[in-house]
Amino acid sequence: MTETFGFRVLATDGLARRGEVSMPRGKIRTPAFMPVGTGGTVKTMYMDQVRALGSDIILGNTYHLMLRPGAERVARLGGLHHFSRWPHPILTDSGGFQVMSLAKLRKLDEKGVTFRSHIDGAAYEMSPERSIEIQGLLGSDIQMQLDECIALPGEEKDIERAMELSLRWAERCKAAFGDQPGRAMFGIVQGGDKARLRERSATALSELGLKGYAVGGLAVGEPQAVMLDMLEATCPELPADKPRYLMGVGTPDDILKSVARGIDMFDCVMPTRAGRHGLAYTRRGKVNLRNARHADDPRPLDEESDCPASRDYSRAYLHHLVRSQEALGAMLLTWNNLAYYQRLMQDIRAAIEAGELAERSALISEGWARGDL
Ligand code: PRF
Repeated sequence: MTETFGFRVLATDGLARRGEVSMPRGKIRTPAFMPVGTGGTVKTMYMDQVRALGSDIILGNTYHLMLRPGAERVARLGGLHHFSRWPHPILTDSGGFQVMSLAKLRKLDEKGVTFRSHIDGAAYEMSPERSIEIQGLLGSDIQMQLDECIALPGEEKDIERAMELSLRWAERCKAAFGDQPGRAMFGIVQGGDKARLRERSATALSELGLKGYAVGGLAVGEPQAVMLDMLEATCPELPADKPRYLMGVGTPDDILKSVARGIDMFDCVMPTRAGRHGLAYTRRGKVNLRNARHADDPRPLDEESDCPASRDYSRAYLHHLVRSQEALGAMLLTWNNLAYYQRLMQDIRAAIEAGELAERSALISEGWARGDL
């Protein structure tokens, strides 16, 4: 395995890229979907299952882990990989986005963010330097800069101020991260729904010569068409030989369309959260297992799937588990959903290799449009 962090593009199809990120803990086949393991667990799943579905990397959250159990404690216990029994690559988000959506009494200025924990009200400060320090204590392989994300619709002057602040924080994070050959620190493009601000952010970040670049500030309330326009304004300004990560996205349809615009990595709570709410992703669209129409249905979610959760359990049983709020219902549906997402990524990677992404994407979308079996 390589000692240094690297990225290679193996094939392209239009703007879509089939690539490979490599680092000491393993390789990431791209386009990649990273299951969300917020607090050191991909909720309801054993790490062995997450791995067996074809996940090369998972995501952890600085915000949640610094509050509980605490970054210094995780470090004393051997780091997040050892603590959670996931020995493969981990990417951690920097915390700013979660502070702004979850914490209480938050305040943001040039120095960083101050906030109170949503768990016990305790006061915290997080600077760009402290975010990188925490991500280092966790042992994260891909660390994210601290940034500020503005919800859309937003005022142009607020979006521009947050984007410029995020650029200054990117420089501070780069300095704090220093030289760690086996790990990476990614910058985050901001700029809301303004192509001019996206271009400014992407070009200025590129000049920092980082090992990868994320696109943040999207899927925060804008229509999908706006998100795709912003990707079209952003991706061409980013270096072609570095991975591009679209943060917090998205639906299977968002992923297909973003890959076609040059995105290599994704994370989203959708498959895991939906699984805990009785929703199943399938080749024929989303199925709500709470619905009474499943109560007497002996058929599985998808008899052609190679995932036991999708193939071996009847819809009637899944319906019963969901209605009874049984833990197994959330476990089976999360398993089904992550299996669906990772199969989709595998199909996308094969389609790019074959130079058939557009054709195969159209077939995949047709399956969703036809509706449930
Ligand atoms: N910044 C960070 N994390 C994020 C986002 C962002 O803009 C988003 C937006 N979709 C999700 N997660 N740091």
